[in-house]
Amino acid sequence: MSTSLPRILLTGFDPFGGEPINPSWEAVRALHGKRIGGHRVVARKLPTEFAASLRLLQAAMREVKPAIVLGVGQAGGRPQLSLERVAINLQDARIPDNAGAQPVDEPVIADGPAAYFSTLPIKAMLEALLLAGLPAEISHSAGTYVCNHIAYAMLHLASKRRGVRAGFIHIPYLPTQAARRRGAASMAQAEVERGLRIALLAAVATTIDRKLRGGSIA
Ligand code: PCA
Repeated sequence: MSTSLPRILLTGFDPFGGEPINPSWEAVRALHGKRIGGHRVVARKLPTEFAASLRLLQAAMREVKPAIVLGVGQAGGRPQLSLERVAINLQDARIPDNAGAQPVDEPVIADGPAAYFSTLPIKAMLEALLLAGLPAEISHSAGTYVCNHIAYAMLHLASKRRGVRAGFIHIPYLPTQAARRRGAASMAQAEVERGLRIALLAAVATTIDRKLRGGSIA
């Protein structure tokens, strides 16, 4: 692997909530080592555990020294690729994590700000995804579980490192997962991979985000 290219740290999660697979890790691992927009992708799997995921993320940030950090997680039931705009300083777990921890109303970082906005150009990424024929949306909540926790931690750690940009994308169920849930939306793994590649290309190419409508009323 070339050491001269700037790096993208791309993370996915292991299965949680009784599912046998987490497509976030399957899509992320497929991009490991790939060159995207003059950057080298380094993929890392995070456990769906509040404490351990944070430790692993900190170690990966120190080791990889990325220019861009993109976290990917599954939000089963969402119909589109969800570009998260905001991460909040809150853990409120509806189900226990994979280590059995179920924090309620705890901060991610004790003395951190209430929230961080994504520092990736989510509007440019959205536009690129839609132009490529992939369903995508801006999301204004990454939830209060491990994904929001890691999105917040990424933005917190990136804020302390000059020039490092960070963000998070939630992905739908795979077709095999949706097949067990009548009416649930899904996206094939190859399309998720294509979407991540396109989103990262747009992120690399865009330093000042575009002003495109992406809000929601509720
Ligand atoms: N999704 C969960 C945690 C791990 C994952 O892939 C979430 O949205 O918080």
